[in-house]
Amino acid sequence: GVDVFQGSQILAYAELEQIYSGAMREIGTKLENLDDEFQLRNKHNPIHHMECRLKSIDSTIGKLRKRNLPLSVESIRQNLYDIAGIRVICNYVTDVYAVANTLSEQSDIEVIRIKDYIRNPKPNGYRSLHVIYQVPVFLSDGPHPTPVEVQFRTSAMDYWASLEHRLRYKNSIEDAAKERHFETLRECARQLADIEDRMQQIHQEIG
Ligand code: 0O2
Repeated sequence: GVDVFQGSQILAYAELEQIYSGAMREIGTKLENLDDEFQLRNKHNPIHHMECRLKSIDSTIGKLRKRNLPLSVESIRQNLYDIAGIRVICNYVTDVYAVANTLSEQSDIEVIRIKDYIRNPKPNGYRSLHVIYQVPVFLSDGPHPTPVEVQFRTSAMDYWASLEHRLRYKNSIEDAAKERHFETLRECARQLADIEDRMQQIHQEIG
């Protein structure tokens, strides 16, 4: 991937990465502020923890190739929304929506796209709320509106997704066994959703 860009494209990509990490910091700080406020008001932290990552150049180029898009910095800027990514892991589903909705209402950011795999889980059982926000990053030449993909999920959803991700990229096990494990995971996703529901009720009742 790295050898695709040459000359001025290398500098342009470095500048782009810098803007994406600025955008990630902006959204990260907003989320921390909301978590602090929530804790003060409700004596409860909606956010368990967060993970931030910039997509590697190799997987960025890989994604452009897979979609038959031009291999240029401009093409990344125009077509990919998940260069900057934040995963927000919450305790309860209600926390997921509380944090996501409050962030979405902030006047300096724009919601570009929402994919609600909690209300509508993927056929394999995957659940999470994906929101693409656009936030301005202010540099010396003015504001650069920049997309950040935020994946909101509960600890149970995260636990499930980690194992499913590992299984998906595991090539050392035979197809039949892998298919069986995927089937089991589908059932686990269903049961986890049910358990979360019941625990959420206790959490709400005891306040
Ligand atoms: P990585 O390594 O996590 O970055 P997009 O390409 O994002 O514009 P897409 O693919 O429809 O469009 O996006 P979607 O459905 O919002 O999902 C993108 C990301 O969600 C994935 O990133 C994963 O992180 C996560 N995800 C989606 N579906 C699954 C799933 O079935 N299992 C698991 N474990 N994670 C999932 P990438 O780019 O695949 O990889």
